[in-house]
Amino acid sequence: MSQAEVGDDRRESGPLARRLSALCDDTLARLRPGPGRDMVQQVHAKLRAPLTVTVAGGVSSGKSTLVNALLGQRIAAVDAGECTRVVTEFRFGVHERAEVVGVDGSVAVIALDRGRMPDHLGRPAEEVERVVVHLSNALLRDLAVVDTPGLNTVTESNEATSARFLGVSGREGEQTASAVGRAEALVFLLPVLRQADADVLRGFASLLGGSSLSSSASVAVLSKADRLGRTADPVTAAQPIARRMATDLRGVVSDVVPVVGLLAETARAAVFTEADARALVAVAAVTDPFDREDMFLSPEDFLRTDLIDLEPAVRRRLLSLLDLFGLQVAVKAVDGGARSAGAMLRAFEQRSGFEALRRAVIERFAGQSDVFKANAAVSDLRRASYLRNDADNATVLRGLRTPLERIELEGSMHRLRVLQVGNAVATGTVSLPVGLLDDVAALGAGDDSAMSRAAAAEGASRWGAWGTDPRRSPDEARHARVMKAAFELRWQGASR
Ligand SMILES: Nc1nc2c(ncn2[C@@H]2O[C@H](COP(=O)(O)OP(=O)(O)OP(=O)(O)O)[C@@H](O)[C@H]2O)c(=O)[nH]1
Ligand SMILES: [Mg+2]
Repeated sequence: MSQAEVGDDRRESGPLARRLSALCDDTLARLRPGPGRDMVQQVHAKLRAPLTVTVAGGVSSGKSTLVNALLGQRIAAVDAGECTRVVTEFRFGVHERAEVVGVDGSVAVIALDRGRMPDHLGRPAEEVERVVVHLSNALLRDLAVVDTPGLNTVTESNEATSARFLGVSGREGEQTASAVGRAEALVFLLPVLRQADADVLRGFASLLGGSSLSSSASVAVLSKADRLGRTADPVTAAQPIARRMATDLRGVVSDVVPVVGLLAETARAAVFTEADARALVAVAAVTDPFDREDMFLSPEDFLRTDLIDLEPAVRRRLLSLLDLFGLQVAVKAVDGGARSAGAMLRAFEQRSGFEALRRAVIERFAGQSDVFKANAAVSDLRRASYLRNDADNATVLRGLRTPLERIELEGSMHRLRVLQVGNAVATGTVSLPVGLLDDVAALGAGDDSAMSRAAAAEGASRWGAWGTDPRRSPDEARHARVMKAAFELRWQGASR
């Protein structure tokens, strides 16, 4: 496995990942060189690397801006440039650099330009498979973050067969779909105004099709919440929409979080200066409410108004850092006594909704890293066990199936199997009634330690009844047995 795929960081793995690592070690000792060996080696390396969180969504939905906010560093390329058209992985590395991995397998190392992505990759985007950026960034010790090219939200050429949302056609779409296939956790950006209709669900199903992701490892973000309309607190105003979408997307994502990504990026990425703060104090000197309303009517109005005495370049910079909503947050902060950059940044972070995103992505994903990693490894190893193009290793690879089954049956591993039920639901392979969807979400999230004995018993009988109904398919019955067993384990835990 090449350096580009692993990163330089080696960390202590959790108990489930260690168990699967041992299975990999054991298998590798018996495998001859070949595609099967490469696959198992890749699984082995992935188990020891930090959890990979992939950020995906429509074109220009704010993915790169959100990646920068998460990293607390303006590194991912925003807007134009060939970097927005390739998959970019951010991994921990003391020696900061970008590795351009070609579709031909070659790796070219390029230096970062003062901590920023270079504008050019040294070759056309079509020839680049992905870029791996190594940064000495604390977050990356726990999570690797992957930025992807935007998916076409509507494929116009296909109007006859109804517009397709989250289209994964075209080169960029395929690259994103394959990055999602490799993901161990997913952050998906959705436009704030769209209701999660059948098209969105179908789009998710096709995107998640090749992955082992379950809803527990997926979060939807309503990005650009400030575009919702003129409201003083768009993140709060978007909460009812987020809740409605969370209901529509039950079984597909574990949470729907509204954020103003741009404001979160500016709050966290060390780009905002004291000079910017002084300029905003000058903007806030316009105190008449009607004047303020005129000034913030549109970006053009802010650029043109003679109510303030600021250079056009300064106004453009403020707009690019904050947009109209952020400008208004700043002005209110100044009204409330803020003068320094630090005081304004606190207001930006608070209004951006970043805290909820931090909890949903950084805290929860990092906390569940072991089980998500183990889940991805089990599914990759199972795929390896069915590999057809490696005759030399066929017997050893097939021999993975029994230990994998045994591992999944162990009590400590049962959450893996619940996650697989979650994957079947997320990819649309199985559809469940609402009450049962809630069970999959609750057990998959692992936040059920307080479950009472009675609740566990009810859960087990709910799934028992559903699973033994003669209308169930063999697959449905199998998922039901997994869920019933999971509740029975809870019951035993609670009675002890
Ligand atoms: N008003 C507002 N603008 C935003 C927000 N987030 C991003 N933008 C702007 O939207 C534009 C696109 O943002 P990107 O982060 O490049 O979006 P992307 O999804 O990475 O785009 P592609 O990679 O090209 O598909 C940029 O001009 C951002 O400044 C937001 O929360 N509010
Ligand atoms: Mg981008």
